Amino acid sequence: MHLELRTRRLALDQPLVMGVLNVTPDSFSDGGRFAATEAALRQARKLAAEGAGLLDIGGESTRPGAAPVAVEEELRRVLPVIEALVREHGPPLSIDTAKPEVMLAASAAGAELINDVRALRAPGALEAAAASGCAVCLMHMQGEPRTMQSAPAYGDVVEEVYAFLADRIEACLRAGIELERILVDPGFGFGKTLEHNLLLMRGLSRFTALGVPVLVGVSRKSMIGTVTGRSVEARVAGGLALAALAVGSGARIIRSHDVAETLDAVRMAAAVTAVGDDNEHEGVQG
Ligand code: HH2
Repeated sequence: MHLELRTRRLALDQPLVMGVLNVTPDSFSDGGRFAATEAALRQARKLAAEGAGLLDIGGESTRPGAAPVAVEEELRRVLPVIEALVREHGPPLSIDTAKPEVMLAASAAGAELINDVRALRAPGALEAAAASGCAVCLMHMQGEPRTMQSAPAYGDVVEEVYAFLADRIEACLRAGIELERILVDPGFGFGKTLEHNLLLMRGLSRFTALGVPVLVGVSRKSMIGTVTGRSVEARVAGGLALAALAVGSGARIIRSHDVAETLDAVRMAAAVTAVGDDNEHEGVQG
């Protein structure tokens, strides 16, 4: 299994960890911005050294209740980081955005993948993604970040998310984005209660029937906090358990803030998943 990025092919025979790089500076002064860019670059180098197979760069928080960011501001945050990282020839870069202008500018600067929590539903987003030549990650979200956690409701959460992702894959194909460039993500925590998130994890293998690689982002999320009672900084172990379960259910990319630890969990889960296949293969060969 593989994914066609903008300029290269990403092998997914072994599951990968996508490192999270948030560039959301608090200070709007030049000094603050320079510091934010430098801090993001330091973090990117750390995640790359830990073994990240992709780096996901985001200039707008999607947390519940987060304030929207203007196009110009988002570009000012992410472009210097993308430009600097492209020069360093590290892991392929993903741009976490829902805005067509940011998709186009980021891919022109060197991003290889567009990660959109709105699954290219903003006006012009499908066209921008197709024109960029990037791979795309289509994520499910019920509602809008500002209000999505107020009263999420589903009949059958797995089937509804599945139908949404199937529909968005169709929309991409119609827009000229090839199947080999598409990833899907059920969107843990995006318009979902704890029970919805747990049901999605339990039913995750269903999404492999969509015929494209599955990405999962659970790192440090509130579902871990609710079950374990841990604060955001103390949710790594809970996230590793979910990462291992996700890989066991067929996920090929795990989006995480804690790359070194997650890579170990992913590798162990992948080794367990693969051993049966190897035995069968050896058995056939005698
Ligand atoms: N989660 C977040 C952001 N982007 N993209 C995908 N494909 N899947 C996810 O689960 C996902 C995502 C939220 O996490 P984080 O980046 O830590 O927070 P914020 O958006 O506030 O920066």
